[in-house]
Order: sequence, then structure tokens, then C-alpha cells
Amino acid sequence: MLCYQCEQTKSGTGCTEIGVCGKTPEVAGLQDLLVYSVKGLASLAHIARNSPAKIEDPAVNTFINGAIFSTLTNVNFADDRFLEFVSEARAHHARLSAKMAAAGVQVPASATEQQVWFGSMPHPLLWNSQAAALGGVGDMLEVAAKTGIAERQRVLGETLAGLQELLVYGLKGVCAYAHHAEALGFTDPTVYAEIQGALHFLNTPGAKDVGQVLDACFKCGATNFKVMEMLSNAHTDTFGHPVPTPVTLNPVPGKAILVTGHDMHDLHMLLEQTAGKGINVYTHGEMLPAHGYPGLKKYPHLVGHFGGAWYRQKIDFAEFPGAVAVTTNCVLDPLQVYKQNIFTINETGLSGVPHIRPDANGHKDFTPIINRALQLPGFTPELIEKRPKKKDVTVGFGHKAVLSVAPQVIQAIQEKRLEHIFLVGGCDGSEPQRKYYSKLYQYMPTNTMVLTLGCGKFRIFDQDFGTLPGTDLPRLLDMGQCNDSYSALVVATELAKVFKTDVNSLPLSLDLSWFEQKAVAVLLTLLHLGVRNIRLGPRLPAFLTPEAVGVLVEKFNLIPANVADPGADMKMMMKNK
Ligand code: FSO
Ligand code: SF4
Repeated sequence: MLCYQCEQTKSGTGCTEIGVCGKTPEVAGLQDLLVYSVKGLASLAHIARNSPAKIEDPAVNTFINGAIFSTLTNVNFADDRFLEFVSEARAHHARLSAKMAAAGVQVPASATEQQVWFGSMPHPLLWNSQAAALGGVGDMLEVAAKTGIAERQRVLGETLAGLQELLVYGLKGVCAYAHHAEALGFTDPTVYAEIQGALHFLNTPGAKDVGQVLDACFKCGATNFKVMEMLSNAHTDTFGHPVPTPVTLNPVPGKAILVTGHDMHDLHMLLEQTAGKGINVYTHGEMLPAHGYPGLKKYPHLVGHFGGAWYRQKIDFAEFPGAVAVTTNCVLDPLQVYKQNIFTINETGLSGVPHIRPDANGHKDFTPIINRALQLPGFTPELIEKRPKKKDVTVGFGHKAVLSVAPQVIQAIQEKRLEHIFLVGGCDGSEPQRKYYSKLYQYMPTNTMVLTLGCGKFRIFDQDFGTLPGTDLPRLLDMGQCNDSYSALVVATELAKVFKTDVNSLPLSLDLSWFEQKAVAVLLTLLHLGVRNIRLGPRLPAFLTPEAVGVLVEKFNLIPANVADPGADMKMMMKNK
């Protein structure tokens, strides 16, 4: 196997024998094969859509986003689920082909002529329609090896193969966000068309050209901006705009369910199904911002937050005396001690762990999770007594809440009481280099503010940053999940309008900690919007060669975070550099 899609990749170059995340070579191979199959299906859907018959296939649209989402880091480790996905891709391909044939739409011969792209493999369009069924995992892995990154590096060279992966990883992030929005009933036909158009592009001769691939990456950033806006609207239309809300980190007596991941829709369904059952629901990791939404905080049994960032889950889940519901990444191979208590939902999967599937109407029956919670002891007064008491944290500073205090922020900037704003967004992880972010906060002068996003906030979310001098404004405002980067962009754009300037000229610095592919999508959005001087750390992506990094540095002044010296980075950022 070779996988280098996330920041924690082995030795900063690539996981080869087993993933640092725990991904087996079998799962890695099946994921490669799934992406290859989906590239073929996306090409077919693109050709169908752009044909005179204008064929749009909603089932294919939904499938592609879900299947791609399942290949993100820390989403799915179950090989049987990937076997299902691969055969579903082929079934969709056959169904759509039949629909096209019935409408008189043919795949032009020119679409499949670039065999060279895929080494010894056929064009992805042809692969899906090959009649021969594969015997099993062994056969599939043999095929998968021919579609993997190592083979593409051999055929295309490392820079081009890496830039194509930049596009694929950006699309993985877009698919994840679009899938969340779809769960709440929000879709946009142009988003499906753009995702599939980009996947199709990767099957064409244009994908041999570095310039065209980079353009496609920035276009992917534009699609992601649209998707983040759609997801933001999906959240706020469904659950209301977040409002500043204190959240307790201290559990209360009673049976308990912990909900982790990013999917607010699942949390909502679970709150509905547990109402009146004497079960308390806690958020974990990226679900923390849920407490700020009026439509979720109204449930009295959503009682608090438990635990820290995703990489601590083995400690958190082992300590939690109830059931655990996993809605999205980041999930890890479970310890035996809590394996009986954990359930996966949506695209997540763990071998040997029960998975909750939706019915034909999208309804998910969480009875197995509820029953497990009722069997487990929950939090007893004795257990609570043993735990250290913690202070509340405050969440809920979405763009509406932040813009409501904009006049105070603007006045503070004009009166030089507020010198600089930092946006420290992104993910957390266990590597020692990530201490850079913890230290960075210590160097922030008191006349600065910091906006946080994503699970990176867990480095400081329970610390008291006080208020901005001369105001009652907290210096630390958490804007939400990684996908709420949209809120940060709205705030930055509005501030730029007030100061009659552009985002790059504001006293604002972006220091991003990336981990997986949603962060790649957000980065591409920022680059598409022309944001410069972004710091990126703790390490640069392994899939970008020095040549590719050079292009981004030259075009956008992308700056590698100075993990060895956060104080030096702080000095530069205070000078807007
Ligand atoms: Fe974190 Fe994981 Fe939200 Fe990521 S929980 S690391 S970028 O999946 O999505 O911030
Ligand atoms: Fe390695 Fe990350 Fe790929 Fe897992 S997802 S195999 S840790 S590069």
C-alpha cells in the first residue's frame, strides 16, 4: 500500500505497510479501487448530464458523495463495507448505462482513448462496465494495486500524481460537506455537476498538464465555498443561528450516550429518539458546537460535553460509562474495553462493530444504541465525585453572533485597543509538533483576539483568555466545526468592507493546522479566494513535491508553520507577514 493523504502519514512521506491511522493494506487497496470506480461512474454521469438528453441521476449523485466520503482519513476501516461500495459503484454504472442507452446517448469513443493514464488498467469508464465479476477481496486487491498512488507516480511522475491527489483530496472534503448538507435536505445540482466534472477531468488528457490540474484545484475550492455556504444555511435554517452558550464539561448522574463526529442531523434524530427515556446525551469532539444551536440546545437531555479532540478518543470512550454513537470521522479502531458500546452511522465503519443503516426514507432507528445505554451504568454520583471539576466553556460564535459585536470590534481596532486577530483553524492530532499551536496561544499579546474552528480548539478551549481591554468581548471566540470556516470568511469579508480594503490587508492572520482532507478543501477555498500569507502546519502535505509547494508559495505566499519557534511566527504575524 501507499497512502499519503493525511498529515500524520508515516515519516512525513507515506504509509506503506499499515496506516498510522490503523488502515490495513486491504482497506487501503479497496479504497483505491473505490476511488477508481467512482472516477469511472463520475465520467459516465458527466457525459449523461451534458448529453442532449440531459440525464440527471439522483441516486448516482448521492452515492458518489457518500462513497468518496467513506475514503477520508479515519472514517471507515471495514473491508466488507468497501466491497459493498465497489459493487454498488458498478451497479450504478450498469443502471445509468442502460438509462443512457434507452435515451440514445452513447459514450464517445474519444472519452476512453487515453489508456496510458492507467498503466495496465483500462480507462475507469471501461473498468466499471467490464462484465467479468471479481472473485473476491484477493482479485480486487490485485486490481487495486494497479490503480494505487505508487503506480500513478510511476506513470505520471511524483509532482503531477501529487497534484492530482490534491484535487482528489479537495473533492473528498467537498463530498463530505455536501453529504452533510444533503442529510438536512439541502442540495445544489451545480455542486454534483462540479464534483463529477472534476472527477471526469482526472480521466482526460488535460489532467496531464500541471497548470490545468492546478486550475481544477482552485475550481474545487470555489465549489467547496458554495458547499460550505449551503451547509451553513442547512444548519442555521434547520437549527437556527448559533448563540453564545456555556457548556458544562462535568457529567451529571444518569444513563448516557456520547455522540462524536460532525453530523448535527444524526444528533438531532438521536435527541428526538431519546427524549423522555431517562438518557442524557453528551457531545464529543467536533460535536461540541451543537450546544450553540437553538434547535438542539432546546433538548434538556443534551446535557454537556465529554472529552477532548478525536485522537484522545481511546481514553475518552474507555472512560465513558454509556453508549457511543459515531456519526463521522475521526474514528479509530476501538479498544476491547469499549468495543461493545460503540455504534457506527453513515459512512463510518469499524470491523466487528454494529452499523446503523437508514431506511428507505432516511430514518435511522437508534434503538440498539439506546438499549446499550440502558444496559450500561451511566454516570453514578460516585463516578462523578471522582472526576476533577471543570469550568464551563462557551460555544456559539457563528458569523451572526460575531457580526452582532462587529461595531465593538471595529471601534476597538480604530482605537488601537485591538491590534490583531488570529484565525487558528483546523484539526488536532497527537504528534509532538502540534505543541506549536498550544505555544502559539501563549505568545498572543492581550490586545489581540483569536477565532478558533475545528478540533484544533481543544488545545485551548477550556482556558480563560479574558476579555478584550475596554470591552466585555471574550478574546477567544469559537466559531464551530471545521466546516464553519464559512463563518470566518463571512466575518473577514464584512470587516474588509468596513475598512474599505481586502481580506489580505486586514490585521488578520490565518494559521491553519491541517490533518485530513476536509482541511484540504478549506485550504483550496482560501486559495481560490486569493487569501495570501496563510501559515500551514504542522507539516506540509507529503503529496506535494517541493516543486508543487514552490508554485503555491510563489502564487499565494503560503508559509510553512515555524513549528520550532512559534514566538518567531507570532512576531511575523503581528507585522501582518
Ligand atoms: Fe477534526 Fe477529524 Fe473537523 Fe477533521 S475531528 S480532524 S478536518 O475530521 O474534520 O476538525
Ligand atoms: Fe496513513 Fe493517513 Fe493514509 Fe491513514 S489516512 S494510511 S495515516 S496517510
